Amino acid sequence: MDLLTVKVLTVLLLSALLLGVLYSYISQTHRFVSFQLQDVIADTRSAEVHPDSHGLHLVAPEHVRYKQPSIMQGRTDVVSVTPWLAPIVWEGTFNPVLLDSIYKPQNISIAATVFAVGKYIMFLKNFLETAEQHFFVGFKVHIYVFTDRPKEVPQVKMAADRQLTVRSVPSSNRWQEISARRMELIQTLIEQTAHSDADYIFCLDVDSQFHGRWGTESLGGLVAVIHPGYYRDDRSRFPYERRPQSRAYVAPGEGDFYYCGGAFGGLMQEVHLLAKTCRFNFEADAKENIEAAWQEESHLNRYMWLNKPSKVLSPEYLWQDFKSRNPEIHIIRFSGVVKNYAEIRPNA
Ligand code: UD2
Repeated sequence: MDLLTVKVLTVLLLSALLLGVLYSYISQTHRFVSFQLQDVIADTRSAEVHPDSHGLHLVAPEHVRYKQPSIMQGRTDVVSVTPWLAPIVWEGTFNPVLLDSIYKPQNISIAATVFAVGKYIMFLKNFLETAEQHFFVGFKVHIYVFTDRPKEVPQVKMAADRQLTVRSVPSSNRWQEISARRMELIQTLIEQTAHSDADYIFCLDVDSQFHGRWGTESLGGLVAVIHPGYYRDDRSRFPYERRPQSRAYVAPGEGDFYYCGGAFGGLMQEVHLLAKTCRFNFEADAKENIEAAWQEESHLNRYMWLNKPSKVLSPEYLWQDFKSRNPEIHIIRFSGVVKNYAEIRPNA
């Protein structure tokens, strides 16, 4: 090999080496850029396809069309927020289409408890039939009926995603005990089954019927319903338990609203805590021979005074059939039927 050939070969080898280094650098850079780009695309896609708010905010699907919300116009005849900034749900304060479209993809399920002990079984058919028409229609619903007369539970046709379970409970010759023991049975139900069976639970009086939508607008952590009998009154007239010896005691000048014992609910763990606390306090009172003025309703009111509900339902959500409708009540969704206490209760 002469000197010229050696020089040419050296130049060629050096050039090849340089090209190799250059190629490797460019391809590394390109890979890095495209990796970042793919990541962004993947991120965006997963954010769109699998929205997960971890429960901290509501996720709406794209392209749901609904009336433009306004902060200038709305209900002015009623208050729709509490002083602790929980919504108070009235007709005209929410959009059912929007709310259903938010909750539907979450595949939520709702449990409901209803007690039909003794002659109160007579109210169950109407309760179940009207629930089928108005209570969380289109969602998964599991109704738990507690009764001492399981054979008399009526057959009511239910939609495919709805089911009914009957649980036997002992009867009692005191209506006060039947009403108050509900807290214990709700606590046990949640511990045994319902906590894994549903996301939310509502506990409702059986001597009632649905007339209008009760749906996703009612969902919340801890949900209370304003009693239809006292919502226009001064708090001094609320029938809270007024004896300081009772664990349901609410002092004069205290208390926000008067809530119903006939309807309350929320997330499973919240209702569990409420039921457990009210049961404990009711039983501790009983050991000291004291029964609160309105049994578990009094304990519930004390509980809600300290543990502020995260959503409050207006009296649309539990009216009373014997009362004429007040102008601010644009719709009655659920109401207590007229009943003859002397005829249906085991004791006066
Ligand atoms: C109020 C409350 C109720 C409860 C009670 C105080 C409303 C509308 N109602 O209603 O929830 O707090 O005061 O104890 O807020 N039950 C039976 N068999 C009986 C008696 C009662 O199954 O023999 C069940 C049944 O589910 C009934 C519920 O207990 O709906 C409440 O009893 P109530 O309706 O007689 O109580 P009431 O009208 O005083």
